Amino acid sequence: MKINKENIESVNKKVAENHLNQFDFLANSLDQKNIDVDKLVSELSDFQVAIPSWALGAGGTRFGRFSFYGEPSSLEQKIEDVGVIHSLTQTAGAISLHIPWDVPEDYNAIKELAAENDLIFDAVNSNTFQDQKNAKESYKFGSLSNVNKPPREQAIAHNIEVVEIGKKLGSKSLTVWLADGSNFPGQNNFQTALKHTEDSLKEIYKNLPEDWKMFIEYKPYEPNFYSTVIQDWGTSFMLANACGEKAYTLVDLGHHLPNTNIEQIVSTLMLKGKLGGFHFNDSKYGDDDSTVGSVKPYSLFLIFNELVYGMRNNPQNPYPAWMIDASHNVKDPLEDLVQSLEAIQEAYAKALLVNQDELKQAQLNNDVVLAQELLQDAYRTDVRPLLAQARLARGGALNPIQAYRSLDVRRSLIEERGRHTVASGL
Ligand SMILES: [Mn+2]
Repeated sequence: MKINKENIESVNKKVAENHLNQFDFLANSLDQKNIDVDKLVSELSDFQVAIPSWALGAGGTRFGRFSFYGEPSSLEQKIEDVGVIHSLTQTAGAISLHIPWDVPEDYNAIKELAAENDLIFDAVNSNTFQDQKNAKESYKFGSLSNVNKPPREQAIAHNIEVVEIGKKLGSKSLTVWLADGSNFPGQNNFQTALKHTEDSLKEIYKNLPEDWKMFIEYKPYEPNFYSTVIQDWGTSFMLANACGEKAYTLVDLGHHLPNTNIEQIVSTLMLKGKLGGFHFNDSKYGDDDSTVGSVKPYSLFLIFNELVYGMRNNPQNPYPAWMIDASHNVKDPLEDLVQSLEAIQEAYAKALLVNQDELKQAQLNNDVVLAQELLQDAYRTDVRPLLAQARLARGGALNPIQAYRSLDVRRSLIEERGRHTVASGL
């Protein structure tokens, strides 16, 4: 399944006039505020978000999983699915592989297929949260933090192997997320678990190529319900510092306790030059992995405001690696990802509209009201015509969901793959 330019152009024709009117109206009003609209559109066009290879099928919970028809059952099909999303949105120009679920058999063929779909390989993700077939050691009681050396060594070796696979694909970063922790008080010695984790991460770090980065993800709870070894940004930051300058913290929006001030975490990490990776999703209660921007869009905007500030003012922080990390339990995963990409771009565009100079002045004058007005004025602007214009400039769809539906993409995928396919790895 591949969407060509002609398909997209024919769908765009139907909404082109409406788009033009809306874009002209917005461009004029932004112009009056001395905002460079062309620059905004090109900044939006350049913003690319990776899609993880495990996001193309239906997700599930421990209570059950309801599969979606026409799911990809091979790495090739997953790449094609990301290609579909990218051709419509022009925002998803990268795929992030999960090892061992997506180990390529023919590296050259996979690289070629990705290039055909205009995709690059983003961070590679290791997996020590489940036991693999024929594995000698079990991770039931932890991987990098395990009290016993053999499972720790196996987990270290796995991460090094993931880097080797990534090297062959042109990836430049490794993401480590640990499920390690304990379910009951007394089960683990906190200090021993943390020490083992630090030593294991340092071993992996030693094997990281010169031009690579290591991202250390944190999460407060789940799958363990009493303690998690890398539970918060502070622990991740400490471990990244212990490893060295190529190690960074990765912020996943869903990996915080309710009401955590994530924008402040982002700001602190960027000031210290340690925000390496970023996973987008949204949640109501915990790590629900809902569509980005579906529950707390204003929080997302405030987070983006700090990201934009950091990207402009913190040269010590590298350009972050963006990825969507959500679970699509009841929606068509491709439509859900398109909605997430739209929400990300929307929050980014609104953050770009914030007049940072005026905000700084308001802060210097302790003008709290004006500071809030400046943020909310940007947030209340309907930026969707800017997003559509950015997509159009790169040959994407003016309205990606509408295009996906009128091109009957899911039906084609079902015809091609059959109804009862299951995405590998899930
Ligand atoms: Mn994540």
